[in-house]
Amino acid sequence: MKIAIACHPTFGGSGVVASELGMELAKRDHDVHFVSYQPPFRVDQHHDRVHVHEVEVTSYPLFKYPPYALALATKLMEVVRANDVHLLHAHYAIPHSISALLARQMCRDCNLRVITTLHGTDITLVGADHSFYEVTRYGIEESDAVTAVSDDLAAETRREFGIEKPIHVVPNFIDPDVYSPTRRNEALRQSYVTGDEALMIHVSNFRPVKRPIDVVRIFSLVAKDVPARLLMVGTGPELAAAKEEAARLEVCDRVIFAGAVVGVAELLASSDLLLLPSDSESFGLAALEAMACGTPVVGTCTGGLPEVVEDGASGALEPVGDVQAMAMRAVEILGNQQLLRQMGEAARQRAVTKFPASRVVEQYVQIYEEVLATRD
Ligand code: GMT
Repeated sequence: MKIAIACHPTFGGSGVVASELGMELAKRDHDVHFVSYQPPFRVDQHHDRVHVHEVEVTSYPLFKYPPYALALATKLMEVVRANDVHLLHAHYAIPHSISALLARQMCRDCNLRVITTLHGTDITLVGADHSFYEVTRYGIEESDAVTAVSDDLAAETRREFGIEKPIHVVPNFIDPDVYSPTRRNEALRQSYVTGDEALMIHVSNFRPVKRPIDVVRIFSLVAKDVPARLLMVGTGPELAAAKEEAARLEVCDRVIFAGAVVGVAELLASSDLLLLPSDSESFGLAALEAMACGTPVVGTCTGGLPEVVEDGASGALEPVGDVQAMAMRAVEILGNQQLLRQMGEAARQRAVTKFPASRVVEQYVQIYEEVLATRD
């Protein structure tokens, strides 16, 4: 197959999933063309079947907001024509599904098919906003197939947008060899902790929806009972506020702000517990990556997260904002080495049996084949 993938290239779950999917497809001998305004950060451009096409947006004094969606549609159309692509896979509804639909319309003779994958905030925050609601709905209705990353997100999409067409649930996935407990690195761990201290970790794009301030609050409560350090990985709009909270709670000396890190498997495998107290989380890729590394998760029972983390088995889930409850659960787990080990093993087991790339990529391939079979 020849597939063009439109995605956000920066740090964030939808771009990661799109990149990993494209590379997995290339390994299976499909030709994959990534189309975005810069190379997606996890894409390995050295693979023969992986191609990256950058969208250039001309700015003009008349444009207060340069129309990226139109430039993307034009680039998609060029890529389709030059490479005999039959399938456009849009990750994140806005603007990608709209640009893909426009490209399909602009080159009718190519008989293109469009698949849209919904990732979360494209439905729960961006799409739900009045300014994007109707166009998001249009993107979903007009796509040849739609996937969502969890049952919860599929249900939310049907409810919020009154969608009746089928939405395929295709979860996020991991490569069990890359995200593995074998990536634990004692020297790396010892560069953050001293002696028997526990290492807690948070990985995100520090958007308000991730509640990084709650992460610091949970940690400061845990640290009263368990000697521990917190590793904050990533960057984003709430980074400064999270640092201020660490200062206010006088835990600065035990919180490490590592900034953006490209490969997080070693850090996850070298940590004891991931904190993910998000406001909403359609799936929680960071949780899955931690689990695959044998690191249990303490987070919120929100969105699709309970489909990933089994409360009491591979981690602990509590209501959004209940930092006390999440801290208590974290203390329980970290304070009991046997429980910590059991949960880590259960987490790894769940990740590799339910969410391995081998299984999930096949689900996408099957949808591609079904959709392509409808071409005249
Ligand atoms: O994290 C976001 O704010 C948006 C989005 C993204 O593009 O990074 O993340 C979403 O997609 C991920 C991949 O499918 C999911 O694992 C995340 O749960 C989801 N984030 C939210 O729903 C907040």
